[in-house]
Amino acid sequence: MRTFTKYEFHNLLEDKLHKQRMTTVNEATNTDLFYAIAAIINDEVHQTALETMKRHHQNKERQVSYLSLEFLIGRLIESNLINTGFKSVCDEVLIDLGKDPRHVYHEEEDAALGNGGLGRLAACFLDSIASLGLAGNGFGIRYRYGLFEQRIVSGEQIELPDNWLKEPYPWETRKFEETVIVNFGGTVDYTIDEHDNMHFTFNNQEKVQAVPYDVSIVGYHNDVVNNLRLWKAEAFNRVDDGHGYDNRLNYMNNVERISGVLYPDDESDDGKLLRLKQQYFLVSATLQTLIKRFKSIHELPLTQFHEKNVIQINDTHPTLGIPELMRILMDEEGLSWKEAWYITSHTFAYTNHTIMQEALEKWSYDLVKQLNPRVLMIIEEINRQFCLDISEDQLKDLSVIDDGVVHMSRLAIIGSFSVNGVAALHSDIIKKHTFNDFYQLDEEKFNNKTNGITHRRWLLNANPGLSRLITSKIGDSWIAHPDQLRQLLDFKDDENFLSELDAVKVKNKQHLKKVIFQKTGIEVNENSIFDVQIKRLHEYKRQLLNVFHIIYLYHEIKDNPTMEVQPRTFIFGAKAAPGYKRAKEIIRLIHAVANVINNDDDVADRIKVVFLENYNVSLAEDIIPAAEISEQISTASMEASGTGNMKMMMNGAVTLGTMDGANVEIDERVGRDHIIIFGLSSDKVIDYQNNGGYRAREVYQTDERIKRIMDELNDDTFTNGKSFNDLYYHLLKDNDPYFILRDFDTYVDAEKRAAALYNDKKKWNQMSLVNIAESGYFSSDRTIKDYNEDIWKLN
Ligand code: 26V
Repeated sequence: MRTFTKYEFHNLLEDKLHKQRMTTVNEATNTDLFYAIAAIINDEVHQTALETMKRHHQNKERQVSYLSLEFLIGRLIESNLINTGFKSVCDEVLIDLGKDPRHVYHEEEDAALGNGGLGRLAACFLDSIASLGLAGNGFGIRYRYGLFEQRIVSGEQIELPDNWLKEPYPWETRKFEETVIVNFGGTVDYTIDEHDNMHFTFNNQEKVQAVPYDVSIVGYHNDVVNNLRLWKAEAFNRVDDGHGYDNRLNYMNNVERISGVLYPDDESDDGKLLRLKQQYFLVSATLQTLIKRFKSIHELPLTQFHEKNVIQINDTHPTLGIPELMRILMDEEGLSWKEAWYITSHTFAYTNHTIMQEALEKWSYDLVKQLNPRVLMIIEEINRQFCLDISEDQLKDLSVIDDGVVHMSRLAIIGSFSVNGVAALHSDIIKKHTFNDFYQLDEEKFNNKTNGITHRRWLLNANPGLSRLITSKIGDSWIAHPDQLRQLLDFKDDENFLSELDAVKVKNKQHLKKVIFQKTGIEVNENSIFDVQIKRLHEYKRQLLNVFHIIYLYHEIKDNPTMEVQPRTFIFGAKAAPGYKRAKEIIRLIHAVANVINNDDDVADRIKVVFLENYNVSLAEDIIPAAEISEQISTASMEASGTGNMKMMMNGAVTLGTMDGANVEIDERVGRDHIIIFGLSSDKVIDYQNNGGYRAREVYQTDERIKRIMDELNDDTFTNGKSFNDLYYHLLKDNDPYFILRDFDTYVDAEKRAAALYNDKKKWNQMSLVNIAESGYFSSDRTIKDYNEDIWKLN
């Protein structure tokens, strides 16, 4: 990649503004500047992308393909500027033009092609794969509409379509000439020839064009550019399809809907043919492409496909890739079942991201048949052969097809050579409980890969103040080697450094205070603790427990209006899946409680409750650098890993959490003096679940704090008329399945400890420092190295 002086960059900008935006530097709007900068970046990046590809082809490199239904990319302009090395010169040129670079960069729409952790992880992984110089590419879907936009109207969530493509997306390149065809539905017949080979004929299949859109993924300062290929579904427009105009329009609509919208992670998948079609669309288009590429790059027989390719599937969503690769190898390439199975089961590796039963994908047999009858035949045969080797009484728990249901995780495990969880505890639970039967059949297959986040986006870019401070003390090699952040431990008793650290946090809080005011009109106290819970709204993540504590604090103040409390600002960001009623009730409750507390003069500015609407990657980049307490309070065993916990830790927040997911490993690294832990252990939770040992009603009756809070959900303390009695009855009747009442007491205690620690500023800053210093382990560079060493084995 070239480097530019200010003068050169300015000239380039001028040139792009003329030729591509028909404007001048003086008249350019922020939008014009954004597109012109993107064009400059693209000129460099596309050139490097070509060179990277050529190099990989010439070296006949083994490569990984990361298949995911979600890539939560956010804005790319800043990471592209950072990774190309153009960021500071670009900033300077914009400042000289009298522009605020942030405003220019914020012209870019977030690409929100994902729901939450799983999708953001995929995006962080691409950044690390490229930055480590590995040959790896992503494959996903170019949804016309990404994750819905959240608006709060009268304290309730309303969803709007996320129209992110209303203006051209500058980072994508349409590659129509690399279109492939995906076949859906229809019926299948076969004949058997004299050598006992089967030949298939298909009738009435729906043919769909998969058109690739390529997005370059830039490595950090290493002249490597990888690719994210996003598929768009397009209809054929032909006169020979035997249909009338209405039918043809109908077909076109149906086809384009396949890449129409990202599914929110709500209710069960039952009956959602379209979601299943998206999955098949992604894997079929991708595998056809990988086979074509293999043939054009290598002079090897297809029986060596798995030596040059590994496919990592992000949860079970791309599991149909397993039967689809079988289909291509047998039906189209003429390989035997045995050959095809060997290749397939040595190509796929599966990552599990949840043990929540309702999120483990199960599709009805009939639906899969409707999707593609040949694919179903292959699944049945995979299962038949697998079941030959297992005992009768294991069938119920191991059979891919059981009771008219296809279990995708079982298919994924059987068809993969590696199965991993995303944090140590999660991987243990998978082995011990969720997939124990499979673990016993093949222990070697199971492994752990603790998640990570790209420190380039979440520290270097999101928190320039902290990054500068770090570099001023330990030099900048932490950027390439984030584990070197541990050198900061030398400054643990350096009062100067601690106060500089504090000053950075204050500045970031002031920025967030402004953002909060602009978005909500709420004036927060910048000297209060910023206590943050930002993540999808799910019962198991227990935003409700957080609210219970806030109400409890409010009661304390109401009962003793003069009591001294450590001022607190509780900040929430959360989207609820549109069909998830109880999650939406919790959002309504947060607003109702905020409304009462924020407007009560007795409270003054001691506690404030803020809900920031439309939480997304860009908003996260404003909130995380200002966070002081990181709320990670899921019911133990239920959060596979969490990655927000890592992002906040890396920015100096102290985790207040349960021993769940990656919190366990954060605790292990920072030590108990630098984290605030509370609540049931995962073993205890699982034990309760298996033996029904806990009575929510008893806690309600014996703990007066809880009774008072609950009763107020049931009356009109927080709203006029529309109470929260659904939540009230749910907790009692369904026996509090997420152990909110059970963990309340230790949670209140943990919050008290946090406030006391914060009071001792020096101690708090030391805690903050230790968290930053120990966060290097949670860089996705480490995670990707682990994947590569144990699973991918690329050069
Ligand atoms: C399920 C469904 C089902 C219906 C349609 C759409 C959809 C989308 C996603 C899911 C499952 C999501 C599982 C998930 O997001 N797991 C999260 O993965 C993170 C990255 O590993 C991890 O940090 C979180 O703890 C885990 O909850």
